[in-house]
Amino acid sequence: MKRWLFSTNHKDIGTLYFILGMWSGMIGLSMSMLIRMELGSPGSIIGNDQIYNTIVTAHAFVMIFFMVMPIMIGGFGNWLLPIMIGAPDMAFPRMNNMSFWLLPPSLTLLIMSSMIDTGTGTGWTLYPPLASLTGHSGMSVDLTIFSLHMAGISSILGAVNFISTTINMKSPGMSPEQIPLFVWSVVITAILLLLSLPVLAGAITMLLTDRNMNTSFFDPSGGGDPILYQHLFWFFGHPEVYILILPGFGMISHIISHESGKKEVFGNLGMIFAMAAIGLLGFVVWAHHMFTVGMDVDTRAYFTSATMIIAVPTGIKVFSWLATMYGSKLTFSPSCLWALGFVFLFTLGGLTGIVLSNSSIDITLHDTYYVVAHFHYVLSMGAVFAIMAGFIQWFPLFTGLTMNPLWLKIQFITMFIGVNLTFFPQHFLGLAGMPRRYSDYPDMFTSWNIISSMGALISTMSMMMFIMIIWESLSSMRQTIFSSHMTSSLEWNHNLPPTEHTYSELPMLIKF
Ligand code: HAS
Ligand code: CU
Repeated sequence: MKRWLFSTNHKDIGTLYFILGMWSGMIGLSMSMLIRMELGSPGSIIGNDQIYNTIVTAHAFVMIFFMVMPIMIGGFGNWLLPIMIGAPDMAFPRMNNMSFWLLPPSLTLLIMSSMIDTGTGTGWTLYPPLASLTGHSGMSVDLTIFSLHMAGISSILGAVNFISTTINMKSPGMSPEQIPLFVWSVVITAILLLLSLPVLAGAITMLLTDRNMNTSFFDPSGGGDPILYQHLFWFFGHPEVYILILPGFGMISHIISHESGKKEVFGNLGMIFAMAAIGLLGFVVWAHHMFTVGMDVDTRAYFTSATMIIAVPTGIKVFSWLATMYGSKLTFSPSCLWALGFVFLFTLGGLTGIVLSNSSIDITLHDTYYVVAHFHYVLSMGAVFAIMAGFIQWFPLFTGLTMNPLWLKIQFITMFIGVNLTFFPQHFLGLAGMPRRYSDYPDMFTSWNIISSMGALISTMSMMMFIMIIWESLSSMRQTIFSSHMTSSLEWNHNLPPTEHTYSELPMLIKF
């Protein structure tokens, strides 16, 4: 057991990331249920708005930094990237272990920050002056900042590792176009991390010195400017949302081409360029999160146009996935269902993003539930659906075991109903003017909020069912027979002898 925890093997580390991600997912899910419970009826249940805001903040941090990123980049990245490029392991195996072990203490600091003093009720953006001493005088925000520092270091080390591994350790003779799309997606994600995280680190360090060392970077009374913080945060924050989805794009490409019985996705080179374009453009659109701060009209016109251009490469991806499926007989296997759900619902979320990118429209929609609906469509149904699709697709590779396909299909259907019931009504609430980050609302918003809370309950039960499906698989030890199914979606490697990368040692570990 000890050897496995300190393992330098990419598969063991990938498994550790999966376990941490699932754990965090359950924490984040519990917090979301508290939020939906509070909002399930008008009036107050929690009875303290600071606590409500702290739960919202912790929910976002846990889901972004401790669920989606560890599972997608840490879990799938570690497991699949070396295999897909034919490398024996990551370039820096011991640094890889350290990347992982920075996360548990970081998560601990974050959870502690919401249990001492006032808790961090700032939202995940940590805007001053609310996040300054004026707004949060205790040490909660300081702990949150330290937590982010640590998670940031973990991600930067991971990014260096993925980039070095891919450049230096891919099979000799593997041309850029032969590098599988998932590997491309992780490398592009790693570049985004490397360029954007230091800016976040700078911003929160400046916030920390404003709070503790009498600087006034963000304090007008000392010559500073709170808007500076927003620019720094969103220069990180917007690339971050593409960090959360790009590895999902990569996985979906593999799954769709595999489930369509095609060797490759339609327009492989187009897919590579589309992901690179999304990554690049992601750095020049940040102020679409700040349309209400009082920008001049030219700046608003620029950020609106630049943002809308991202729909072009994203559209290339969506239409290429559809073209890959065109004319094929789909299997409608569980991973196929999640991939189809991804394409449909991610596109819906993308379209509401285009609506929000219009600066004049965003003036009214900013900080309403319309924004909440937008980002949950691209995250809860984009990123999470991609994770589910990938996990089910490669579960036999990770464990050597199989899950019950009928149960998986039932679970997909309940989750599909649950998330749509939760988040579709939030469009209506937003358009009607219900603001985000408040624990209460006028009676006219009651009906849609009740429906939303019922949807969240259905999603929670669906996730419980998924955990039960995993448990059933692990405890029954129903071994998969080795088939091309397991490796054919690893594209490059399926010509290699099957022994090397086929079975995981996880079943042994569980037996032990
Ligand atoms: Fe977003 C806010 C705009 C993609 C996540 N986004 C957020 C927040 C999060 C988030 C977490 O411009 C809230 C942050 C906070 O706490 O305040 N977003 C966009 C646009 C895209 C987009 C234009 N977002 C994402 C992805 C995310 C994510 C991906 C995570 C996974 N987002 C915004 C804006 C805000 C925002 C505003 C600020 C709102 C506010 O007031 O706070 C694009 O990348 C989406 C491209 C995808 C598509 C779908 C497929 C494309 C096809 C091609 C044809 C479509 C066309 C469009 C030509 C567009 C099929 C036609 C238009 C029609 C309406 C029909
Ligand atoms: Cu953005």
